Amino acid sequence: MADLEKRNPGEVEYLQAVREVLASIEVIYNQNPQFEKSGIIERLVEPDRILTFKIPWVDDQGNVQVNRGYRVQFNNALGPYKGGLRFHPSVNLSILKFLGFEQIFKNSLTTLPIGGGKGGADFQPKGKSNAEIMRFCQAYMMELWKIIGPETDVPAGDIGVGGREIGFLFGMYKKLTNNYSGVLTGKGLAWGGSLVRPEATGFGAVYFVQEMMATRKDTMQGKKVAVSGFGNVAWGAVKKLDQLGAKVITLSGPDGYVYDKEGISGNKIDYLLELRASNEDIIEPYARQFKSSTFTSGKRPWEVPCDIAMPCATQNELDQADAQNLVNNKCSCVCEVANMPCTPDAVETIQHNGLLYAPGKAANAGGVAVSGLEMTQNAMKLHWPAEEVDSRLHEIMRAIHASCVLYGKRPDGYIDYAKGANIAGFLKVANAMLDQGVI
Ligand code: NDP
Ligand code: 2IT
Repeated sequence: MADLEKRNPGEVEYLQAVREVLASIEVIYNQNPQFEKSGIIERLVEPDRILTFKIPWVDDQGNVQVNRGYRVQFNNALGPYKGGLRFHPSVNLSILKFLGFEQIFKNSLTTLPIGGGKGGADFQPKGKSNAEIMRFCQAYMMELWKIIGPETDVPAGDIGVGGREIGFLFGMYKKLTNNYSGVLTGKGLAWGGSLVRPEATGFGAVYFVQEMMATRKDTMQGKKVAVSGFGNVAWGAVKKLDQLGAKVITLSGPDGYVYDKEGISGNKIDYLLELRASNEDIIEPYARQFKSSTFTSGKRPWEVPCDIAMPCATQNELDQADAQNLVNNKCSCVCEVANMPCTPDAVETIQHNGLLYAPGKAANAGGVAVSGLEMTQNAMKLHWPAEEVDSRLHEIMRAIHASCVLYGKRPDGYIDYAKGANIAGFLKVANAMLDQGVI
């Protein structure tokens, strides 16, 4: 870690992600001297390559704008680099390296042949017109196309990149290469997309919570669930929670949170899509639309009493004070649906108090798993029905849960899902790297 800190000064999120993984694989690592001998850790923490590039584009007023684009190709021991693209003003190399690093283990857990990568740009989608989003996506792809391909690197969505953006990116890739291929996932249904991909991250996380609850002979029925965010991932989670008879009572945006005492179901779930498509990125209009709800400005939803908490927005959005609130309010389960939404001291508080805790790399792997299934369908040039994709997703989430239990169960019976996920994800990648030599 000391060496890594020296070589990557100031990369707070990246160092946080690496520290968390290294701490939990220490014992396994020391039991396998061949890892040390082959420099597995030193090779694993260094991305295979990073591309940064200029993205010049013209806004609706005719002004020239310049953003910075990235693609981090982190590790391809298990398959082509795979991971989303994030368009958000906060994007920098530290954030993309943290996300790419997490993606290696997450993708390993899915049981599918995919390596880890991540990309994006410091672009602010908020307030942009459809035409501006299109021009920006096209300008981004004018550089990215050179290093991606269906057997090389397969990007997808993340914050700020959904179906619309994938469409514009795919269109430009096709034009530049004259090649119609499954080079991106999260595509539209008519042009190579998979059923259930939009819902997959949220659905998968809820399946994971179901498995965790079952270890305590409990179910989702009637549980009060606090959700944060209101994007693609939150939407999928709310939809599945509602189907399973749980009651979702909160959502949040960068402006604050809404509490809906009657629960978020039916047309309220559809309204989320409208809100997201508005490009305004505030949750407050929800409270004006639905009288059963109230809006609290500038706060996070973790002060609301709930049985289950599912952070679905962004990294480090649930800190120790929030975790203590959840504990005090008798919450029994915290499931990370966003990537690394809990700070390390929040995780400590949650686990120390015996709550069920799922790390993002296990619980949110359903998104990339169905991306992997989209690649399979593209390669076979056919479409599976929704039931088939959903049942494969369910199976994958059960398998990830089983891996976490296998490597994370403590002698006192408590399941350390973070440790289990890290060890299971790491072992597969490390052994593949050993097999493939020093490259
Ligand atoms: P979206 O862009 O659809 O939604 C993210 C939403 O969260 C945006 O509306 C964003 O608003 C909001 N947000 C950002 N920061 C905060 C904050 N501090 N508090 C409340 N809301 C905030 O992205 P996704 O739903 O796709 O992604 C959500 C999370 O899930 C991310 O951590 C992502 O990495 C993770 N994830 C996504 C997967 C996918 O397939 N899409 C798969 C697995 C994980 P604003 O832009 O204004 O800040
Ligand atoms: O964080 C993630 O796993 C994603 N944003 C989805 C990546 C993918 O390739 O579907």
